Amino acid sequence: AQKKPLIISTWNHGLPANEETWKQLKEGKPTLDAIEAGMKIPEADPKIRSVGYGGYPDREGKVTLDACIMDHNSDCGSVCFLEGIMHPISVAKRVLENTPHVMLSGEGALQFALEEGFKKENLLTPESEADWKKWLEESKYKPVINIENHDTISMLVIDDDGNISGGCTTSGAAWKMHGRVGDSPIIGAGLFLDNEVGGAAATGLGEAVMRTAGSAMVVELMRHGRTPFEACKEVVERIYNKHKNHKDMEYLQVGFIAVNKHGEHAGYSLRSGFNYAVYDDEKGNRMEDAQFKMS
Ligand code: SD4
Repeated sequence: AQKKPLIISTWNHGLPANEETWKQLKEGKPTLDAIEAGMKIPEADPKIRSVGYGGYPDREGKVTLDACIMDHNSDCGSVCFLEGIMHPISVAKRVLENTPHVMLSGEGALQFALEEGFKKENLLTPESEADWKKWLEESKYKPVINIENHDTISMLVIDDDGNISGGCTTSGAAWKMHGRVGDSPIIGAGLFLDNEVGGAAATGLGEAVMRTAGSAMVVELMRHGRTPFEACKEVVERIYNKHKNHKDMEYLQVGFIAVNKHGEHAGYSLRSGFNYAVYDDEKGNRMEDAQFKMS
């Protein structure tokens, strides 16, 4: 029998996020509220340099955030290139709930957030500012693989009703160009689900995930009978094949997590070092190492 609920989320910062989401699900909160609450934890943590407050800025010293959320009816909300708001996941959820649209960007997303009552804050911590100034000395853009074992947080949930939902939030690639948007807020790239099939989410170099419609592809492969593991692996193989002679290959890392309707889950990455947090009734909240193609 399927274990419900089930939560999986990327990297070590998935553990505290899972913890909160689990607690809220057990309290009977709506699934999207539970996802939002869980993802707000890494967003607010200044020690996590790849998400929300304390995230590394772009090359102009601006922290710009991407996030999205999606429910079992395929309703979704997303924000990208958002500045000055601590909880982009919450703004993404409001886009879903309170607008006729899926995605708001930049100034417009900020304006909407302020109208919704969110406060504008400085998200650049002294630590991130110092690192940025150090980066400026050489200004070499070369994303570091598996930054301190955390990157984007993506989460997929199967709730008590067996419905699948998910979310994703990130400050994106450190030292990106101003205005750069990654895969994370793009439905189909950083996150995708189809309640009849399953869900998938990505982490790593967003450009590679966007070039291949990564998460949508994982879900589509599961629709055609692949297990979550087979589907994640096949898309990572495809990304590898498309990038093996590409300028991005030197520092390319991508990873996917996936769940299917039966509650089977998996993670798979191009290079070693990717892990994800899993929470179910049977074994509690723990990290699992993803299998990978190369070291
Ligand atoms: C992105 N997947 O924006 C995200 C996270 C990241 O290097 O930092 N990638 O591409």
